[in-house]
Amino acid sequence: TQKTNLRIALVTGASSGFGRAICTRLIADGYVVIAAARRIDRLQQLQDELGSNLYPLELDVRDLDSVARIKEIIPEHLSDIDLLINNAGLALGIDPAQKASLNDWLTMIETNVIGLTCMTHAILPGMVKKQSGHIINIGSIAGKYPYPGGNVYGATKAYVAQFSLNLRADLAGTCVRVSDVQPGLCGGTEFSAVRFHGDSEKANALYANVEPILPADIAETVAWVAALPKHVNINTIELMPTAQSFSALQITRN
Ligand code: NDP
Ligand code: 8X3
Repeated sequence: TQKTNLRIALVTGASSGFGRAICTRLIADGYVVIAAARRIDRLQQLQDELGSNLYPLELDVRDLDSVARIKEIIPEHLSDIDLLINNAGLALGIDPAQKASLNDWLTMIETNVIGLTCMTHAILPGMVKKQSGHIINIGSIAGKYPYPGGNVYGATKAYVAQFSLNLRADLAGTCVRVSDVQPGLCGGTEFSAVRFHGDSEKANALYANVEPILPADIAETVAWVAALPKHVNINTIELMPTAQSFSALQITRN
């Protein structure tokens, strides 16, 4: 196949949840997808399901040497990335800041902030060089609306929001697009099991009697953002389940 005919996407966090659904959708849309995550066995299963247009890539986005060398690690014919989906990320813990684990905080920063930043640093120059490309970051409503226990997780997603907008400022005139997709409560992923350190009762309770957004909804959104004509850039898109909305600010009374 001629390299110029391929549309190549790189999706981080492809072994589960949104990432997996995004890979499935992008393959259906005709992309060749490099699916990256730590759990390579999951990615190989995904390749069994989706076929040879999916290339499994074992990658920890916190491994900054590997991330910096990503273009060398990816097979040469796939190294010209058109679409980067920075999706790998996690929340750890819901305790108030004064009770939170410092390790949890650092892992979130290393993954959601540093990993995403270094992936962007590695891939962006190639896009600018060819005057074409799109980076879609998976942010969160937690980056905009504070909530108890959101402390560092929300702050990492606020970083994603501002980094995305600042990239757009720097990329003026390059034709490279940047978008931040900010979902609210989503079910059908491992997000809450990870957040609650495997406490599935707590994780399931969050989704009790509510219809959350599902990974396919996020995949649909990402596919739409990517498929818009090249003269259209979605800067930020925020989506929530209809069943989720806003509460009043809290007041501590004497
Ligand atoms: P999942 O836990 O189902 O998926 C997270 C993915 O990230 C997994 O594939 C995991 O793969 C990967 N990942 C985690 N750490 C690393 C790492 N160090 N290096 C590479 N990959 C990593 O959660 P979701 O699909 O729900 O979450 C995806 C993104 O969406 C995250 O950024 C999350 O913050 C965001 N989000 C989620 C919402 C929700 O309610 N579910 C709402 C808003 C945003 P592996 O463990 O194999 O490495
Ligand atoms: C995930 C959404 O509200 O659980 O980013 O933080 S929330």
